[in-house]
Amino acid sequence: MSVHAKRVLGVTLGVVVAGVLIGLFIGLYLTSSPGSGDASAAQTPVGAQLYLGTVPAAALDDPHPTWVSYYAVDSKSEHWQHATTYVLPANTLVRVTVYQYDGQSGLRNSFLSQATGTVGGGFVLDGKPTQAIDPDTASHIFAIPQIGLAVPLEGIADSAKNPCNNAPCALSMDHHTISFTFRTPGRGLYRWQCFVPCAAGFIQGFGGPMQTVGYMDGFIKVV
Ligand SMILES: [Cu+2]
Repeated sequence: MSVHAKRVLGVTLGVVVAGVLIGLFIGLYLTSSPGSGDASAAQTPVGAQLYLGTVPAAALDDPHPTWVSYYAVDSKSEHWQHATTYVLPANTLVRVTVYQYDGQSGLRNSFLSQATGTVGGGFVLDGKPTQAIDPDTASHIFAIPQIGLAVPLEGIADSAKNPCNNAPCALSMDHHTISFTFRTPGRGLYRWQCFVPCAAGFIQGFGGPMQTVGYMDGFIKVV
């Protein structure tokens, strides 16, 4: 084979190999996307999921079994953990889903009945894109004031037939499902809290569980 023929063969092979690699790059990498659990998550690729439950009263064996509270739960509302400090990765889109089993307390400051600081500006209430709720129907708020995040959680109606009294609560009981996505800030400890005067039996509804970390208050530990 002449030098010229070898060169032509070499260039041809090089072009073929490069073409195959580009094809693989497009076929395997550019057209694939991360797996996702549901349709709403598919629209926004999220890096972490956080499932929470809110109840009218903590578990019967809790130190304060009459106190309203948040819990950490799993995606099926089956495993309940009395925790209000949540560890999340920094600079990441986090999808939060709240199974809300508590009744309606109502907001004093109706400004908080609209969502702020979420990706897209709103949230999803029982599958429906929502921007704000009637302030009188609010049960709780999930807010991280330091990063301007606040999402109102709709309370179940007084006429609910199968309400949950104490944690843990099953999805077969009356509840609303609220979900939203937010971007975590850089590493650090961020306080979150509720702003609804939901502490029944306390002056102005703001004592007890509203002032005690572990019920209506907690921390987001961003790592
Ligand atoms: Cu609350």
